[in-house]
Amino acid sequence: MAIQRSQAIFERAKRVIPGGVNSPVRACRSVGADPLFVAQGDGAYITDADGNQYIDMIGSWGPLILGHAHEQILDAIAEQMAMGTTFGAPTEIEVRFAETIRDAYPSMEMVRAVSSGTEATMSALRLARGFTGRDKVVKTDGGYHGHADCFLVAAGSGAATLGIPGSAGVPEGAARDTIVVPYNDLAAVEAACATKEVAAVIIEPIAGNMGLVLPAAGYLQGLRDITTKHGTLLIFDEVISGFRCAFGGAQALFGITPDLTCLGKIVGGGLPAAVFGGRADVMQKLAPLGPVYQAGTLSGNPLAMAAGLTVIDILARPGTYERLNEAGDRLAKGLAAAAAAAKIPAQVNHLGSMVTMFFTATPVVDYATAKTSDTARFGAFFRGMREAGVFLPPSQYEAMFVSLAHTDEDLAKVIAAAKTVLAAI
Ligand code: KE4
Repeated sequence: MAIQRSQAIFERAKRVIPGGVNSPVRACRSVGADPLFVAQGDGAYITDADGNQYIDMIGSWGPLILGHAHEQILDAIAEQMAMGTTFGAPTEIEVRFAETIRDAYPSMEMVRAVSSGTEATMSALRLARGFTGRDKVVKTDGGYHGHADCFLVAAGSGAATLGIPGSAGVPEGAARDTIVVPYNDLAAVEAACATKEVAAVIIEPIAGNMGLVLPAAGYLQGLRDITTKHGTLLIFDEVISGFRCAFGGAQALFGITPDLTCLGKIVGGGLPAAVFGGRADVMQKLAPLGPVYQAGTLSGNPLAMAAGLTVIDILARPGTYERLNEAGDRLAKGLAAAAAAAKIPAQVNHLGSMVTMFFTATPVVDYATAKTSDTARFGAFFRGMREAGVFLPPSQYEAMFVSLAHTDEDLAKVIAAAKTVLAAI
């Protein structure tokens, strides 16, 4: 594919933006490629600066469950925009958004909107610390909860992809209270929480940042039991899984009631918005009611509220998740068959419309097993697929996302491309 224009923009970008990107994973460094600069998105497709078209399997890392430039979302934003874009004062649409989230996630008795997943998890943890009077937090190895200092300890996603076990700039004091445990290991969580010093366990109930890793049977219930026993709050980081794997997220799918939940990505409909919420007695500790401070200039931004409400309304329609899950299932089976045909060891983890193909013969159940993957082979797969017109997440430690805009034909093309590329690598 001709990519001269992308290359020229990339040279400019590198002179003014670190790595030429506004978020590290976009730099494609772990897959041995240069980033392509996107000019347009339309449904399941994106077009780069050189006019090359790709089937998009990233979906902006999760938000675009309806595909790019969805007409009803654009209309809702345009309608709201005509009345102004931000006021720094409360609006009725923020209340409607909050009520809609609470109705879809009954554990979220009260909610507060923010502008990113990082803000949601950072705020939820501060609230948990303020509510319990405890300092420590438990996270899983390979779990990624945004880039707040205390979470950049054995983080997943970009940190895992870039091989940064923690991060420079995180003071020892900020990391000191973070306890890292393996995913799917209840004994480690019990040992940590038995100290009665842990404010919260934060978990991706369906892990997406070490690649897709599913909770073992009983794991989430185990976390609920352990945290309840020791007075620790259970925070479900559903920034990816919220409205993704089921309308009510992982907590509905697995029947677990967390104390606090963080949502992001899909709830903003492609605009910057996220939300945290949970038990009313905990949420009422937040300023202006209580002593835990949290704030944001653009929190509850009306444009993002309009976009988010439109997406949630469409997702609520009957048959949505059956369709998404069937498509994800077909993709997963097709990729597994393509790897088998090429005699390449691979594990395809899949749930609903999330799929990760790990290049390893070892079943992937946590970060340690995810790291047995052959990332060089993943890089070759990424580059071959992009050349074939399929835009995969540029990291072994991320997930592909199927949207409602992907047709059966689109997915057949992805599988056919995978067959050809895997045979060649
Ligand atoms: P943001 O601050 O990036 O909106 O959200 C942070 C976050 C929190 N929790 C989970 C479970 C997340 O997955 C994320 C962000 N995800 C990554 C990729 N999986 C965002 C992509 C990027 O960093 O560019």
